[in-house]
Amino acid sequence: MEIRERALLVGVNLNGDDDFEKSMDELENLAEACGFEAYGRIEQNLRTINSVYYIGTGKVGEAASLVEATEADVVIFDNELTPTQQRNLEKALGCRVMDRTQLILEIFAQRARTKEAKLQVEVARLQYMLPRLAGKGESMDRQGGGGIGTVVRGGGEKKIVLDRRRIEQNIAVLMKELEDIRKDQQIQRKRRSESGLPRVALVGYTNAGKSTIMNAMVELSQKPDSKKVFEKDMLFATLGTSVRNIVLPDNRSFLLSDTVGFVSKLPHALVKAFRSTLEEVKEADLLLHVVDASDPEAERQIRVTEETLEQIGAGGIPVIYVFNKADLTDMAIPFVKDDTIYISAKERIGISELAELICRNAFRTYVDCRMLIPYKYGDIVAYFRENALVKDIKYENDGTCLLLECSESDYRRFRQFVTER
Ligand SMILES: Nc1nc2c(ncn2[C@@H]2O[C@H](COP(=O)(O)OP(=O)(O)OP(=O)(O)O)[C@@H](O)[C@H]2O)c(=O)[nH]1
Ligand SMILES: [Mg+2]
Repeated sequence: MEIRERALLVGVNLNGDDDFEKSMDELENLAEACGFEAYGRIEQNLRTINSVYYIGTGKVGEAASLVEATEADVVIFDNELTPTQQRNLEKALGCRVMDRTQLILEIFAQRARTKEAKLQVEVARLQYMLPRLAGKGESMDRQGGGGIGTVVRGGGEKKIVLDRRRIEQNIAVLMKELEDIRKDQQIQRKRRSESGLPRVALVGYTNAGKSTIMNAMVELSQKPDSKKVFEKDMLFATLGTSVRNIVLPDNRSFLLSDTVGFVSKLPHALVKAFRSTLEEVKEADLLLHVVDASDPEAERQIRVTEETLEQIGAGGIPVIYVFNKADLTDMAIPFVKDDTIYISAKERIGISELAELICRNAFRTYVDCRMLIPYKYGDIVAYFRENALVKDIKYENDGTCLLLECSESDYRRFRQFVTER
């Protein structure tokens, strides 16, 4: 049997925050996702935090006895700790102490598979460390009792400057590597945008079912070579971006991308480091905001996702709300109303309805027209059969007459053949 490290969770409820318990539940999920066994919690209501230990001194004593009695390996705080607090706590509790940000960084580090994801996580970790390095130095000096202006402090500072320079150099090297990977991706993205196909991106809270929807769409697609993506019941199963060309039975097609999920209090350094992964989202014509309809926290998760979308500059893109996992609710599915749909990706219920809704929203720039294509351009007719919705086809004296719905760009490209719009 696998032996997991045991984690005690600590949370401080500042000023009676309504979301406090939920945040603690989520911390537990994150701890489990990181491989810890979360077996207990300590909570405290406070008006102001204790600058030395974050929690009150009495609570520190309580936590220390609990750590000892239960043999905890690590204590995880829901709130962000300063380096000083973290170190003071480690001393007082006699075990490793981490905060929510470090926990999320750790999960990302464990999950990163591709070169890009690994580089991004490493950059995020280093960037997270940088400002904390200075804090560490300061507090160490204070703890050492050296006082301002002593030789000890001078020596400490020199070391910090060196450490800091080394980390900055490291970041620069990693960024350069990332830059090269990104250049390739930019070329791919440019090619995709030139394809003129609508670009649709799956976004949403982690574990909402984005990858499962992607796979259901791939199944529906007429492109047999499309590979499936990884889906699993764990937080942050997806860390990179995958794009698939989905071709619907009526030949209309769009590009669908699956990407990393969001979580509340997603560390800023991570959002920054994953910016290029999220580029695909920023450039989308339409977002599918996937929500776990069975989660009592759905509303809060929607809020967090919307805030994160704002943060990455994807706030203005049209959205379809996809309430997934509706099989776990008592909703009759599929259910569609305006730009909202209830489905079950796992049970494959509502997938074609979702595709229909996507078409209605993503193909707004599509043009209904009639074209007369001379027989010598048979390849253009073949092209439209593949790449447009051909509603009617007649063979007349001077060519093939097509009644079709095609993309704006194809419309312009073949404008010379248009007889009616
Ligand atoms: N009951 C039920 N479970 C679902 C449904 N859709 C997905 N799941 C399950 O939810 C879990 C997470 O699914 P994923 O598709 O990996 O979720 P995701 O949004 O891609 O998650 P991240 O990549 O971690 O952000 C898996 O165990 C799925 O089988 C659904 O419609 N109903
Ligand atoms: Mg996923």
